[in-house]
Parts: sequence; structure tokens; C-alpha cells
Amino acid sequence: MRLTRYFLPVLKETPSEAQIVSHRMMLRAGMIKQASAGIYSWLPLGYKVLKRIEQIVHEEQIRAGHIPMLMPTLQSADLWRESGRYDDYGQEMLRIKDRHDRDMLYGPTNEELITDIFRSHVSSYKDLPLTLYHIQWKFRDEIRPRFGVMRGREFLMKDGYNFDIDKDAALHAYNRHLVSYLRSYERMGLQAIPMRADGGPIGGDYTHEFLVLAETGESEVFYDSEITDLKFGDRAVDYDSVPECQAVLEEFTSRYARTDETHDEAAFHAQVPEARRRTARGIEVGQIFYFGTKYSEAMGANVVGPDGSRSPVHMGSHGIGVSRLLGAIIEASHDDRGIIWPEGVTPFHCGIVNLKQGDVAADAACDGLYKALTAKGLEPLYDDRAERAGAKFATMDLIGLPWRITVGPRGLEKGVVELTSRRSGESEELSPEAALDRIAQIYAGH
Ligand code: 5CA
Repeated sequence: MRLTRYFLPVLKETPSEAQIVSHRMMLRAGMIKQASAGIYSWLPLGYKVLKRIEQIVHEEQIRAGHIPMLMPTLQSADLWRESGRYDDYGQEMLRIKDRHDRDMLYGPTNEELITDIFRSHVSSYKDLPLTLYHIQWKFRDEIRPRFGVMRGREFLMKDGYNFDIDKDAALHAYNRHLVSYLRSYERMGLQAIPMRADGGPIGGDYTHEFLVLAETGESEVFYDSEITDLKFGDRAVDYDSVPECQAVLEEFTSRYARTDETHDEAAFHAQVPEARRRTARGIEVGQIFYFGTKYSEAMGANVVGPDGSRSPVHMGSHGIGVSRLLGAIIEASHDDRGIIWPEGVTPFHCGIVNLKQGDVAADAACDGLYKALTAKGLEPLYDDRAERAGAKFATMDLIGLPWRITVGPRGLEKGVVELTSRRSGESEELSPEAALDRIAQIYAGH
């Protein structure tokens, strides 16, 4: 993309309404614009990152054997009356009437809708196990929407639902989700720590939240410092293997890690030596639940087992805060000048800065790099504005592309361009061909 043809409404001033760094930077970098309280338009740059995150989530869900689909945002109240949650959900639920005076709602989550689909089409254990998921907008009329996309009213969530014959099979689905979530967050450049949590309105007493440590996190967290040394890495876990998924669960959840909702000071002291006890703040980027037959019993989702008897199916649900993740990644990865995108989610793979727009050699070199990067399947953002170098660098730093190639007439006389890492700030002079190879190499693993 050439910057002169793009829509990147960068703000010069720091918006006063934004209290935390990710919200400020998303507004300044022209990624989002508030439409009304807790509701945002996704401008082209923000939309691009949102799509990158969605893509990682899809790839990792499909790798784990989960099946993508799409359910609507608007739901009928009838299903929620069946489950008993229509009255329970309270003011967080946005209730709407259609022209026939029928009660509708903008879905805050989809347990009811998916259970209805399941009961309509599945009646035998032979069709199990089954895990369906979608990535869809949700609405929760939060009393205090704040921090931009971090606590929105409208937000994008991946929510998945597993259906299993019994508790053991459903717990395997739970563990499988835990593994796939660890992989997903690491691909986004994040360390998200699974912590024992509270069921809340979803229900179930077996649940973990995934928290990214950040000063601006809304939850207070208590954990054993050894946890932050754990890396999932590129290990190959067989998602069908019960012991392999179980082993990951044990490795990543055996040490003490709780949010304020479930924290137990006595257990913390008993289980963790003082030197390893940590208190910090965290951003919740996902949650997994096993809730057994809560919805299947209420809504009559039964299956015939191998012995011919009918029993309610065992279920769990699993959510990733897709839009919230943009804020969480920025909170975890930025400096004074702007965002620093991890390679896995960056909106463009590298920036090209032309130091002297209009100079024949510089223009030709930039065009050549642009074409060569594109031919390698990479997306560069070429700053081809007739601006001074300082302004171009400031824009690149703010929007946070991890790599920048700087091209100027003086370097070109020596046959070199400059490759700069946004994270380390280090620059290296090398031939345009070598710069291309380096960028291609960096992204080969992403
Ligand atoms: N049905 C279950 C799992 S599919 C569920 O709704 N879980 S949840 O309530 O924990 O939400 C899943 C994730 O969505 C959360 O971990 C959080 O990352 C994100 N989320 C929840 N509320 C908001 C909000 N108001 N704004 C942005 N993201 C949110």
C-alpha cells in the first residue's frame, strides 16, 4: 500500500478522553474512531490488525479440530427464557422489540443458540465429539465502557462450544482448548497466563481465564513467578491425545495463579515461597468453561449413548476477546513513540521510507523494493508522501511496523538502504537485495 493512496487519519494531538496508552495510541494511529460510548468504527489500519488476529484464531481452532460457522448477532428471547437466563442476565443485555412486538436481543454470548442448533440435528453419541465455534460481534451493555476496545459494549469474540458424551470427554475438550489458546496467544506475541477463575453468568465451577500481565489490567492477579518462565513454543501436541493435552494443562496450571475473584491468601502463602510470590495486574483475553449439563438439561439437548439410553450432552464454552486483544497487545508492546507490533499481527510487514520523494534514484529503488516485497507475498507500507524524513519516521514509529527500510539518494550512491528494527531501534546498512531477503526470512516463520 502506498501511503498517499491509503486512509490513515493519524492524530497530532493526544486525545484527552483516553486514559490508557493502548486507547490513546489506537486513536492517534488512526485505527479506530468512537461511534458512541463503547462502540467503535474500525478504520483501515485497525481493521487490518483485527483481521490478522482473527486469522490466527481461525488457524489454531481449525488445527485443534474445531469447526467454524456463523450465528447471527440478533437472537430471539424465547431461547433465553428456556435456559432461564433471560431474566438473570439483567441490564447488560440489550433488549430489542421487532415490528411484531417480539422480544429480541443482541447476543452477549451464544450458549442458547448453539444448544438449539445441536438439539435440532444431533441425537446420537456417534456424532460426538463435536466442537463448533464462530467469530462474531457481541453486545454487552457494560455500565462503564472504557479503555477503548478493551471494555467495549460492542466487541468481537471468538466463542466455541463443545458437545461430548460424558464428563471425561468434555474435560478433554477443555484441555484441548487450553492448548490451542496457549498457541494462539504466543503467535500474537503475547504471554497469557491461565488462572483459576469464577464462572459468572456463564456458569460452571471449572473455568480458567487467560491473563496478559500489564499495569493497566482491570484484574488484580496473584501468581508464582515461575509461571512467567513457561513457554509453549513450537512443540507438537496431538490434539486427539488425552494424555498429551492433559500434560500441557498440568504444566501450565499446576502453579498458583489466581485473579482477585478466586484468590486465597492462605493457599498462596502455603503453596508459593515468599521470594516467588507476585502481585500484579492483568488483562483478561480469554476464558474457558466446563459447565456440564447446565444448558443441555434446561433445553433438552440429549443424545442416545452406546447402551441405548438418552442423557443430556456435556458441554463447555470457550471465548477469546478478539477486539480486546488489540488493546492488550499494545499495552504489552509499545514505547514512548508508539506501538511495536509483534510480527505475527502487524498490519503491514514492513515500512518503506523514501527520504527524498521525487529523486529519480530513490523513487526507483522504493518502487523496486515495493514490487519485490509484494512478489514475495509480503505487504509493505510505502510512505511516498512529500514530507520531511522526521515526519515520516514519526508516523512509522507511531503505527508500529516492526521493520522499516529507509531509502535515500546518499545511501543509494553506495548501493545501500537501511533496515531498522522498531523494537531494538538498531539499524543496519545493506544492499536492497539483502534487505529483501532478511525481511522474507523474518516472516518465513509467521
Ligand atoms: N460464552 C463464554 C465463552 S465463549 C463467554 O462469553 N466468556 S466471557 O464472558 O469470558 O468472554 C470471553 C472473552 O471476551 C473475555 O475473556 C474477554 O477477553 C472478552 N470480553 C468480554 N467482555 C468484553 C468487553 N466488554 N469488551 C471487550 N472484550 C470483552
